[in-house]
Amino acid sequence: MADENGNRNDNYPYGSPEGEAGVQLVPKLDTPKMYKVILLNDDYTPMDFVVLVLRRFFAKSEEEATKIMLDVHKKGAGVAGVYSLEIAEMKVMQVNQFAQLNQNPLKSTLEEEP
Ligand code: TYC
Repeated sequence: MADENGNRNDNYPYGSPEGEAGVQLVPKLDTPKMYKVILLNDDYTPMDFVVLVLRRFFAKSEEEATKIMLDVHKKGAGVAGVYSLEIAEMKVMQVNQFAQLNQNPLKSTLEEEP
């Protein structure tokens, strides 16, 4: 059995979630929400700097980082990575702070995954 999040709801491998008196023995766990870190295009941040950011903070290869950067450059925005909320928030802060420190207008933001 699976619920709308794709989780089993039969408490596998614990058997029935109902105890003798109808008490739930093992709590059901929802899959944590995931968040996209979105990179936004601007006219001034050098392409090399964006590639460096993707390599440094999102562990992308040179090739993958270049692909994402060009995608953002052409479309206006693009996904740098998908993480749990706390990690995604940390990445956004790191990127925005690193850009500001280097006097680039590059910005990133969060978007909840569907
Ligand atoms: N548009 C920038 C340029 O032409 C490059 C760029 C790409 C900037 C991606 C930001 O998120 C960005 N130099």
